[in-house]
Amino acid sequence: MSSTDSSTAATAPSPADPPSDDQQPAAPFSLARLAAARIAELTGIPEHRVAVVLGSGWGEAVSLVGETVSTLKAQDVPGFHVSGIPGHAGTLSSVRIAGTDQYALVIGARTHLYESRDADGVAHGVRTAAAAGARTVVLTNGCGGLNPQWEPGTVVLLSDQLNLTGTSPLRGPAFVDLTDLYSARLRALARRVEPELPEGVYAQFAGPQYETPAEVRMAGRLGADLVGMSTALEAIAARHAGLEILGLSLVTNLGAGISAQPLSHDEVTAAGHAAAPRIGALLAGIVQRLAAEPDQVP
Ligand code: 8IG
Repeated sequence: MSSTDSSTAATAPSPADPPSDDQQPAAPFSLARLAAARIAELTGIPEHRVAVVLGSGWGEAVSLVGETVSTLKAQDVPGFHVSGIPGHAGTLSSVRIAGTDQYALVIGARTHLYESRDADGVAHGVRTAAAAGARTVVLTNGCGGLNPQWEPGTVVLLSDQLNLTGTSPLRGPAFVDLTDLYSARLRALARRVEPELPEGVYAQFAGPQYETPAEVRMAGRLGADLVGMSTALEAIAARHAGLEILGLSLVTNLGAGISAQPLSHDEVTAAGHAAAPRIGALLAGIVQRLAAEPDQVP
């Protein structure tokens, strides 16, 4: 933390401010406030009430949510960068939610833990969303499934998670309760759009290598239904920042060793492409209902 960082800390409280009873360093939060201010300035939209973080396979799905009024390059917003991972846009977009006068912040510039092993970098997107006025975040991902009945293209609502990364975006005595990390209210709302959505427990591995078959079996014995490389750390940071969280996983492949097929990122992108119209309609339906209902801060 440099003196420059602490001198940029705004004095006004914002949703991204850590609770006053812990000792979170100010720097990650002031960077998030800076990013949110830049987003407001560049888009002309003072407040984004909903944020959507796009994972592998979800990029094409967002066009149905509403009209994109502004698209920013990641490198123009403090703390964001282009990852270069195929299928990740490297942009942040402001989308007017169809049928409402509200805006969604669509973050197509997710930072993964495997990029620099920096959990604050991973948390920056959701912290920025909170500072931009979001009350709700929809965390999406592409992942491996452990249930052989979940074919590639299946969407699963996250009910809980295992953080197997060995790290956390929080520091100091930030004893956040994660009992209901993924909101039951938002899962019910998603089921009003697609009643048959299954739910499952997501395990985040640090990556970037895919699991060995033994690691996939381990995750299953620990209670995981899905394995991936994102989401869990963001969910922790999002809850700490006061957001209500919906987690949506697109199963793009079976976990290593569950099918005879080797894993490939091309398979992931192809599954996302094939699923785009269906998951786009789902995402749009969810975000429109979110915008129509009163917020519920957890
Ligand atoms: I897409 O099988 C996608 N991301 N860890 N394992 C892990 N991450 C993934 C997988 C997978 N598929």
